[in-house]
Amino acid sequence: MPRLDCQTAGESHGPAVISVITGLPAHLPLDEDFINAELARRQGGYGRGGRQRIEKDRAEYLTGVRHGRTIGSPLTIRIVNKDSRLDDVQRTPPLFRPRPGHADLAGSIKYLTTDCRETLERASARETAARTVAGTIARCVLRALGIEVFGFVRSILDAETDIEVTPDNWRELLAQRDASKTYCPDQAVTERQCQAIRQAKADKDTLGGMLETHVFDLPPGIGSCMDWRDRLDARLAFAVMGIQAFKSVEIGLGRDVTTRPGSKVHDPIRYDHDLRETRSVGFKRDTNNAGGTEGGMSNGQPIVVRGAMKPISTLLRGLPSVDLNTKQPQQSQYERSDVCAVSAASVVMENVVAFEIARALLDKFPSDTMMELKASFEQYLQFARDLPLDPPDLTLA
Ligand code: EPS
Repeated sequence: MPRLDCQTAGESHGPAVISVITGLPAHLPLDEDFINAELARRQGGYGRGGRQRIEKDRAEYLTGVRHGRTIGSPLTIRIVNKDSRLDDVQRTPPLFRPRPGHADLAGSIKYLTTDCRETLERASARETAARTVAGTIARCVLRALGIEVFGFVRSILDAETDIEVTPDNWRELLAQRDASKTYCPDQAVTERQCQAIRQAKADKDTLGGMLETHVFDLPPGIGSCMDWRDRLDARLAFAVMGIQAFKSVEIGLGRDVTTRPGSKVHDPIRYDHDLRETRSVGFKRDTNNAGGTEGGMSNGQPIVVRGAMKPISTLLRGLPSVDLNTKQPQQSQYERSDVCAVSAASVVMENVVAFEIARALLDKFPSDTMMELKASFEQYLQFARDLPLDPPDLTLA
């Protein structure tokens, strides 16, 4: 049985972007409205460029689905690029003046060409449509197990919200996020973010920001302390850092762990029998500085991941660069682009986090079908609630 995995393919102005997902259990109903709504949300957000007025991203299933459900075979999804013109030299000319911050220079040297287009088309964040769609499929798995994921924009430039996200208020915050042009669940901060984006556009500049994703109702023990490659925190960091333009990833307190003593970092443990039926199987923390992971495993508290996205590297005013053919100084080349894609990136991040969580769950509960996955998930929770198992040496049986 293959591990849950995803390969993407496609260039920004090629015919399509593709996602091939392997290792999905059979009989998973695909919530097409949800999947396409997430694709539409990824196209949105204040500060996007002209491209998103051309595209209308929708998931088309080429393999792996029958009657709207998975059948256990590889799932291939195509998202058509309406702005497909890769071989049209008039409309998609070579690019010889690399943009600092983009893949242009390193990619051109790596592939031994002076035409940056050879690599920029694949490096483009258009590819994130394919990872978003894979994440939405993973979320169909998570939802079947009662696990929810919520992502939003924490800050753009210095316009930062200090809202606190909890298991009790996140649905209300989700409604506020969906009413926000920047996907920030704070109206006053949204306005400041929009103003910052308008100013950046007037300055022919670009902006980055901080994104945050929370995962609710994940039981303890997902991930592993036995092999570093299976640590849940490491895998989340790998997946989030793998999104175009991300420069740092944090879990829980993140870098702030360095500014406090241990007594102010580690979350004290309590047990409350009334919480026995919840996903924390009765264990309670009044703080969540760990961001829901300890020892590379989930600990039953919400998973909290933050990712920092740098400003888009295509600036209307250009930046000092060099012509790769003449080696003479030149301003970097301008291509149609976004002023700020932080809101879109929050959708990508939310969905790549979901994919990693689903992958870690299927590592613990490998299953050919959703029925078997649900049964082993519930059985595990029951064992965990019943600890110590009776008779105590049952674990040795
Ligand atoms: C991108 C440049 C822009 C973005 C694109 C990423 O595309 P274009 O050059 O066609 O205007 O809009 O993002 C998307 C197309 C997308 O769907 O997210 C880049 O250079 O990375």
